[in-house]
Amino acid sequence: MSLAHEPIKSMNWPAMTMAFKAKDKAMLEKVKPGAKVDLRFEQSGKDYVATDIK
Ligand SMILES: [Cu+2]
Repeated sequence: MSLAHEPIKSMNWPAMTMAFKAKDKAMLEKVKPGAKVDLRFEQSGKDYVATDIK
């Protein structure tokens, strides 16, 4: 999934659009394209894996 996020200080990231993987594909079915979401994620090797999306 591709997601535009605001700056994240703890990661030293500026605002950007980037790819996240989903821990559980069922999470994505609830999210509409263009929706604003609260995302929790963890780093897994080179990937960022969404663990919770609201
Ligand atoms: Cu980013």
